[in-house]
Amino acid sequence: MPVHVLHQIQISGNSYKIRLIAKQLGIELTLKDYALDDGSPGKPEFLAKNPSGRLPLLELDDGRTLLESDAILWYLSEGTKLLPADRWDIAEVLHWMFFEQHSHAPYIGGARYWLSLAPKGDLEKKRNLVTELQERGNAALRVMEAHLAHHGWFAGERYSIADIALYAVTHCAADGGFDLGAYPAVSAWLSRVARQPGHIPLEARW
Ligand SMILES: N[C@@H](CCC(=O)N[C@@H](CS)C(=O)NCC(=O)O)C(=O)O
Repeated sequence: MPVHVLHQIQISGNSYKIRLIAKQLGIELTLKDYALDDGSPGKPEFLAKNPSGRLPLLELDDGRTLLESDAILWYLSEGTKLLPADRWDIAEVLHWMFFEQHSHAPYIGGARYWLSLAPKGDLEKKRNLVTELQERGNAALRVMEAHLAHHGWFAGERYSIADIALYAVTHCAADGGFDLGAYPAVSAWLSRVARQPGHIPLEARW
């Protein structure tokens, strides 16, 4: 089986999604690490592969490169139990992955970045922004809570890449100043995800 190279930032939720699914599906990865704030994704050598300068990026053994964490999840899960086959279930997976990218990760991940990962001096200038990110992040958590009050999983009533996409940033929400205790159904779902076979924590290498 070919070994894919994952260009990644270890601490990033988006990169974690790919390590997690690879571990759960037994897909071998070589990790190429970048730091969050050292500008290395903006260097010419990397921009030639990836003009957006964003990570994660998956590099196949034939040289093709794939960007966007949820597109990479889709590529790796095709034909496996982590991507449903039913038409409706597939549409639900897409619904929750679009929700994650548009209404969830930018806010919960953004608040986590400013409160826990960015240089401390930068935070003072961003207090108002953090408050807004937290308001929008809490709105996303309320949507998740409402869904999980009646469902065990986000799509197809079983664990799928929709759960992986949403888990990656949600499980770090406390780093962004979110109180997950206020969301009991979300907290129970986080525990269910963490008990799935092959689960690894964010700190783990592949
Ligand atoms: N929608 C993209 C977001 C990618 C993204 O924002 N990556 C961040 C880390 S989580 C990044 O590359 N930051 C480094 C930089 O912008 O220099 C995805 O899901 O892959």
